Amino acid sequence: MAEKEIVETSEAQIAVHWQEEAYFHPSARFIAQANMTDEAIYDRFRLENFPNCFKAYADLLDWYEYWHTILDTSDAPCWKWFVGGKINAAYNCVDRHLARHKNKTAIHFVPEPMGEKYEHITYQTLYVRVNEFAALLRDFCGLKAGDRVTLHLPMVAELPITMLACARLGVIHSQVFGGFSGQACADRIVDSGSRVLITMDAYWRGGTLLDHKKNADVACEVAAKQGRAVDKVLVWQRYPGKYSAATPLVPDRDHVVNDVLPKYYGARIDPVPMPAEAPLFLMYTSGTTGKPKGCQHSTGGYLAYVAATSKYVQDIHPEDVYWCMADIGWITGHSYIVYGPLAVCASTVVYEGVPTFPDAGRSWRIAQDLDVNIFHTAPTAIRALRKIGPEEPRKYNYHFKHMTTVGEPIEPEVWRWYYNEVGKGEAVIVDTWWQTETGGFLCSTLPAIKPMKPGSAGPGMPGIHTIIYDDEGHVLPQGAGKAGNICIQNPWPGAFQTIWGDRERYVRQYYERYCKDPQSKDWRDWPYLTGDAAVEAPDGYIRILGRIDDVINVSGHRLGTKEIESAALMVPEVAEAAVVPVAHEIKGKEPDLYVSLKPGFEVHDGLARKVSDAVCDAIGKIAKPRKVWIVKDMPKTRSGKIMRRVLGALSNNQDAGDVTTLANPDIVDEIRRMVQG
Ligand code: 6R9
Repeated sequence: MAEKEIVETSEAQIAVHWQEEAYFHPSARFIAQANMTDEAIYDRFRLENFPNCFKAYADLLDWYEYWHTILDTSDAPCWKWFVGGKINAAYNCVDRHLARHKNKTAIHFVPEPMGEKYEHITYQTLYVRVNEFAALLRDFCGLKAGDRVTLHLPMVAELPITMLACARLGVIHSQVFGGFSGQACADRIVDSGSRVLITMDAYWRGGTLLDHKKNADVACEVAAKQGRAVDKVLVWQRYPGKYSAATPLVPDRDHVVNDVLPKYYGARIDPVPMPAEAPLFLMYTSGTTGKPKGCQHSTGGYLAYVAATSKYVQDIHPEDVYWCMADIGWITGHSYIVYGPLAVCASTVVYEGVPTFPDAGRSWRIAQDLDVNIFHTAPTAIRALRKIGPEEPRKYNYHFKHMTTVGEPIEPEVWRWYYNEVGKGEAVIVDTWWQTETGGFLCSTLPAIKPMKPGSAGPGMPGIHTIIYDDEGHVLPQGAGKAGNICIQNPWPGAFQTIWGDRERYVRQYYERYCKDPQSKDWRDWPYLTGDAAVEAPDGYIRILGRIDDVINVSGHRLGTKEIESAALMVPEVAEAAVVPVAHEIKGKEPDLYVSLKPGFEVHDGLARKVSDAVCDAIGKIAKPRKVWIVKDMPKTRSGKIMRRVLGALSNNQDAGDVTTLANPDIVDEIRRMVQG
């Protein structure tokens, strides 16, 4: 696979560059207050004790009916956890906390405009708002357990409220990242079969109140063309009572939530007891084809896993103020802004805007204002904050006990700035490696038990047994010093259940490669392929090197190269398209897009722009190519395959290597002159 070679070339250099790092140890003060200090947890979660060890996680939740079978493997590799159990996620995240914590803040909402007041939503208020909105969803929209609803909401308190209202009814939510385009939203509406779309009129980002409602119009129009009629669009208002978008409402289809809601004031809806294995939500993510995959997550297993990891890895206590900077539109936000933290009764922060606007101090000011003591972000944000304001954290009076990094590998140098400046040398750091598919953390240190090592995620979580295979299927032992394909040997409760509507793709993509027997009902025969390359040090710490497939990680966001290429191919002039990752100092990677034209078409002014716009329309601005290179021809193998490895090397100012075996070696020089000058 050409794409794989790119990863290997660039990652090999990272491996050389990152020397083994010294350990950092948690302070006695942190250990004294930590939720998990018992080293024996690793013994209790040994493979011999699988799957019964996970009972402890299920017991962090309240069940209507307790389960009878911890793991049902009869439909391998679609695993069912806690079978026979009945549970409701909203009850566990809200109702059960009322007896002791109803006046505690559940959600702190931080608006972007400096002049606007923070909103502090108590568990009692959250309970009221979730109930009323659930009543609206049930009685006004006719939604019931098992129906799917697409959400296209920005980072506002109404997003978790909407998710929890769905969960209360057993309605499966599918939140589409707010920055995605209307077209991308349409694909997810169609695939999930949603007839209701929930959006917001507008939201703030970087000083502008963006018209978000216009995306709903595009989404409905595109979905209708694909045969999926959206009959209701619910529009929350960023400023209740005031419609803030320029795009008009569509009569009969669009309903302003704040106009309909008064009918349901005071309504109380009993949470619907759902089977543990009923889907709680879908989260679409990029894969190796142009079509995003709807990862289907369960109710009982997922919630147990995110509650336990929030408690033991995030070290959340009810008295903590916890801020995860991710967007709820990604899995990190679902698991570690909404479901995990609320299940363990945290105060969780939802903030609007970006960390670097209006100034470099914004994050630290929010931390100071709210007395945040647990902080969770991604390397791309750390790099950006470090660049624009290396001294900023010192100016603010806050103290973190705990910090997380997630989403992409963190360079040890950046890690140390995070530790020394952001954490002021007081906070532990956990580097959590996991995926949309996995629901929660796969590798990380338990912060009071294992020391930190910059650049390494750490060992497998309790009950997560990693194994690294080479391409031939041989196991690379601990300390082998070689990179391989990291897999998980056993199922775990947070794992997704399948790809929505495409079981075959689920099996093929995640299990086929190292499956020992496709007929087997034994989990031991089905290692889960993560799609990442990794090395395991002699101490069992895992260092993740990057993707082995056609996925580019831009600012910690997964983009499928095929999705970008398909969008470019929609432009009439374009014959071929190839996307390669280019290293970027803040974002980690950026996509470079190469296109060649159909016969009869010439390069013209504005063509590159047109191709770039097509990508933004299809996916969203986050997929915008760094550069669109219009080339006469693509470098190709004799069998006609585009050599992305060569293009990747050129884009990254590297030597393209031996190209003599190509069908058209001359084109490489021509492209090099164009790209490298
Ligand atoms: C949670 C999330 C998953 C991919 C994953 C890997 C990369 C995530 C990482 C990391 C190195 C970490 N990744 N965490 N790489 N260190 N701590 O990010 O999910 O958006 O599905 O991305 O991100 O390549 O396979 P998702």
